[in-house]
Amino acid sequence: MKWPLLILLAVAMAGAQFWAEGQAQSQASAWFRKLDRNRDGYLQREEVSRLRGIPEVFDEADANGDGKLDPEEFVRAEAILQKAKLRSLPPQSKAPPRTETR
Ligand SMILES: [Ca+2]
Ligand SMILES: [Ca+2]
Repeated sequence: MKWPLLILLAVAMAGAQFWAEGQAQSQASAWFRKLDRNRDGYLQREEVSRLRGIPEVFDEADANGDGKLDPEEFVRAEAILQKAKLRSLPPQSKAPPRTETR
């Protein structure tokens, strides 16, 4: 039987959020190092320019306003993005209506 895509998506998102709580730090830092091309320990705007969504939240995530993201700010950017994604999803419908006919 096929699960409605929306339910799968919702479950995946909920799971991802729990998972992200614990994993965000280590995963983000690995990604961070990869993105930090000049290895100065910060992500400049150019270094994230190819990432979808990050440039849009760059200023919001740049808490100290120095024009670059440190690892903590990068995690913040991810979180902002995640929230934006969740918000852009259509509101979750409750249990699917039972339309089975017997
Ligand atoms: Ca850098
Ligand atoms: Ca900063």
